[in-house]
Amino acid sequence: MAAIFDDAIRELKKAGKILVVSHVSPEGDAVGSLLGAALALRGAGKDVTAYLEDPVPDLFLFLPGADTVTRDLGGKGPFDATLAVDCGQKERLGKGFCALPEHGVLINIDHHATNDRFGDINVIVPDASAAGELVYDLCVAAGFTITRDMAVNLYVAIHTDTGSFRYSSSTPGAFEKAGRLVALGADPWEISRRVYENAPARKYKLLAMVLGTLEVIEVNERGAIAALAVTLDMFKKAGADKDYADGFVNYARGIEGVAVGVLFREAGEGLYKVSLRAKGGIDVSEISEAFGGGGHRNAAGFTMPGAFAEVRAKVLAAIKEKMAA
Ligand SMILES: [Mn+2]
Repeated sequence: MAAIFDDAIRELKKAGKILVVSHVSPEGDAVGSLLGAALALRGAGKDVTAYLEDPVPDLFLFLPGADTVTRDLGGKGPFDATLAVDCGQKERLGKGFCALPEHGVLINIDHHATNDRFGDINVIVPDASAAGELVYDLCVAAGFTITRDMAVNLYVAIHTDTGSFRYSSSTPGAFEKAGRLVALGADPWEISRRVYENAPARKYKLLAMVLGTLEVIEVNERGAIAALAVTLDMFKKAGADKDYADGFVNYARGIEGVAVGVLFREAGEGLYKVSLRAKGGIDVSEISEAFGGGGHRNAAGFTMPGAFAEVRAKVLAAIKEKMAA
């Protein structure tokens, strides 16, 4: 196991100034693996900048080190090395990063099977439940001390990306590492309370509106498609931030007999973010890739321009085609 990180570790140890980055619209794995890696490298005496294009969602502001994340790279470089975690495509690291002239050796550590190997060094392990698992492995291989603060971040990364250890990605390795992170000080109930028992009422107001859009479309013997939609107007009416709809697509998938759940989120004038969720029968990452996105077998997403009716028709047709195959 350790050998796959050899090149990455050699470059990180050699580097003085390191940039750690993850994807736009960050979720638990992006933030947790970013901060876990940043804290590890700071602990190893490196000058570390942790960067995200988009803000850390409120839900994850309690993570140790979240207050050190910057959204502005102006004047921060040049860097000797950049470590990208949980990101399948370079563009998903954001415009700010892509405009950076000197990011140094680009190290790409990820678990998306759709990763296009954009780094100078690529460690892509699709079997890993979360990028946080890989950051853990890297820290062990490099001999970095895993502090309680790092353990909290990496536990959150694994916990959220496995759907609280419900998804098929909940491998023995994921449980083992989570167990070791708990032994290192990550407190499961404290973390669950902050992540899952702490929702603003506005989120439920938004959810009520979104559930009102539910459509269940019977396709064939493989099951049905359940579709939900959230508009900018709904966000406004609920007074909700755009990340409040994260996870709503799971309500669509959670319905009996549904093979694919889909959420259309209006992201701007004539622009939709489409999230797909499956139960194992249909590989939604293939649908997502065909539309220029990425993801995993059971969870994928992409952005599509167009009017709602047009976007909806195209996406439903693609899902039906995949279900007919
Ligand atoms: Mn991930």
